[in-house]
Amino acid sequence: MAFEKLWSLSGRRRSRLIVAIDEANALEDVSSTLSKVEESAAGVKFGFPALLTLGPDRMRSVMQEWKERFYFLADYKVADIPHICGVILEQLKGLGFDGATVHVFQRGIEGLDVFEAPELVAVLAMSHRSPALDEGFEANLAYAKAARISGAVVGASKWRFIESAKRSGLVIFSPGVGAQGSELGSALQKGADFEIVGRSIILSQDVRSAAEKAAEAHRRTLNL
Ligand code: O7E
Repeated sequence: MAFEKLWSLSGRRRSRLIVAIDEANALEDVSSTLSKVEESAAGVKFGFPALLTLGPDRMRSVMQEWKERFYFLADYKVADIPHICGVILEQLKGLGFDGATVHVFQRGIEGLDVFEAPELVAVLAMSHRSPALDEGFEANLAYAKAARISGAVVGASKWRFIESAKRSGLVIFSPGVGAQGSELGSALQKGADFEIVGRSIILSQDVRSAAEKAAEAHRRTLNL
């Protein structure tokens, strides 16, 4: 089953929360940050800020230490020629990531020749104003399905796209909740499976209770 580890952690915590850790302070003491969201989040998303702050060696050891407790999603929105996409995805898997975001508009993902890659999550519609991606949404969705990708990123405010990706059977990851304006639980209500939340938790005075509040909103929304 796709995203089995994520679903299992999500069930255990009764939460559909993935925390994006992008802020310098939270990354400098990343173990403390992880321990504050441990009870509430099923996953953690690391992008360039984490890689450039921690470096690959520290990132690997952090994920090794916490691998039983979080699903780790790599967010590098990989979009290169198929060979280089494959090289990058193998390296991300080697660092300990369970899943990874990729773009699909460039095509070629169906031809990846990789030994071991993280589970792929296609960026289909972003949370900000992104007309070029939005215009290609249905074609990119059909392509992602044909390329046997199981996950999709769809911005939390783009309800029509959430509903469409849901009908296609993809597991949907929705960012844009909190700091970018969408309400906690609003994307879940439209059919998203997970909400990705960064600043409204990570920059809070009390990270632990902000994360718990998000998980509580998810429990209420979906009756978890
Ligand atoms: O706005 P915040 O602080 O809640 O953070 C949102 C995070 O989701 C941040 O790390 C950003 O890189 C990511 N994100 C979006 O905000 N919008 C998108 O359209 C796509 C992503 C993203 O790819 O997340 C990966 C699943």
